[in-house]
Amino acid sequence: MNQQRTLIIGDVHGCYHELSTLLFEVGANPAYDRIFFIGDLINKGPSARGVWEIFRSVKATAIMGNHELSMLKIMDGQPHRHAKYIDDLYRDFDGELDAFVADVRRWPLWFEEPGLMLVHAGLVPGKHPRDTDPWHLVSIRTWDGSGEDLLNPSNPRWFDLYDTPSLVVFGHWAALGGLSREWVVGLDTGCVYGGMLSCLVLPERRFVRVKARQAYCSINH
Ligand SMILES: [Mn+2]
Repeated sequence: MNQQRTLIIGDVHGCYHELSTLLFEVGANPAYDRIFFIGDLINKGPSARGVWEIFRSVKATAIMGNHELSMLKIMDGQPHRHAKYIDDLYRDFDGELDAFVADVRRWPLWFEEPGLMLVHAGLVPGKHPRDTDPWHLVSIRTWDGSGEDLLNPSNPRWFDLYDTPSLVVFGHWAALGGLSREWVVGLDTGCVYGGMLSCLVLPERRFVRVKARQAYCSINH
């Protein structure tokens, strides 16, 4: 194994069993592999703490998801509809939540190197992430031209407007069931909803997927 691999893992949402199986199937080895998580490690599934422990053990890097950004907002005392998840996070982390939150504060909103961009939800057409509202980066699905409504299905999907010959990998949109275009890869295959957990292996561009043990949550939750 001479060439270093890059492994990018889709939205885990607390599914630590499936994560552990996926890393085994891929043969992930932090001595040789660069391992990224595309965000949304927490909430909805069995144990975010379980995921965090595996995440640390493989020395991975995470991109900020909307669930992590919402958690930071709530921890900073701002109202958010995800407040319903906080009690479960305290219980799950059992005294370690502050350490986890401190870790999450250091997670980047995107990762970029020549030929590769990682972002949780997607890119605003024509804009670099540094010039984009963080909430757009973690929640965009469709683009209305202004950023007022990022979910309206009658607007074009952000990746239909993306025309740069450089690979973008994203998660967030489980209902897509994954996406594989020349320059855009969607990795959220809805594990927590009973779908699959996906990993993209670069440079060979191979997908490794593990089936969820069960549906832990409804997709409309
Ligand atoms: Mn998300």
